[in-house]
Amino acid sequence: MDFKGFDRPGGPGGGGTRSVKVMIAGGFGTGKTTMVRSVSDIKPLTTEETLTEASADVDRLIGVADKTETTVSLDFGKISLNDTLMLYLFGTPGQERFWFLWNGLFKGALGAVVLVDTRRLASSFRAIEEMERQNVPFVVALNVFPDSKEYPLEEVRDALDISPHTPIVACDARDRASSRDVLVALIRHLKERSAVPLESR
Ligand SMILES: Nc1nc2c(ncn2[C@@H]2O[C@H](COP(=O)(O)OP(=O)(O)OP(=O)(O)O)[C@@H](O)[C@H]2O)c(=O)[nH]1
Ligand SMILES: [Mg+2]
Repeated sequence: MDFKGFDRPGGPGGGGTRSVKVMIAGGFGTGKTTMVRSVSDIKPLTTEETLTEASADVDRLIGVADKTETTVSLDFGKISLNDTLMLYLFGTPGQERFWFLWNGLFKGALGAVVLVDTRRLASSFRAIEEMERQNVPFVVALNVFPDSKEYPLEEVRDALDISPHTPIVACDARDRASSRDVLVALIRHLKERSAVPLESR
């Protein structure tokens, strides 16, 4: 796989490993922590706390009724995609009361994966709007749960008002290979855009 431009820290002719900060974002319970856990080469750092009964009214638990924990600060993991490209993964908290943390967390990020649960599209709408506010290129990853309906990707694009340039892929966040494919799609997208010099953010 050729990731020219992402693998030369010293610029043209440079060597060594390029490190890239990538956000794993999305609405509440869409599988962000699951993805960081499944794909990370190292034991990830997670900051999960027990979901309180108080939040049950606020967070729509349809489809994730057996969910007992939620990320309160961040998830952190890393994966080397090839010999020269290391991704540092930062999973965001999903509960909207913790979204104020996103501003700090996104600092220096070159791209993001926005996980979407098509059973609860509304919970993802704000996450996609937030990407535009953070001004970071992203791919949308539909995390397919066993009872998810199969929607044509373009229908999801319309429903969530996702720009035609933003890739949408389906995935299973529990599966390492599938999660890795999402990250590869993101790096391809960043490379195609080549809009952001790697050193500048
Ligand atoms: N069947 C299935 N279950 C999943 C998948 N991804 C996550 N889950 C389950 O869905 C629930 C939510 O996953 P999390 O990874 O905690 O979601 P999150 O986005 O980190 O949640 P918050 O941090 O609370 O926003 C958990 O109970 C997971 O076991 C998936 O791809 N398929
Ligand atoms: Mg989480």
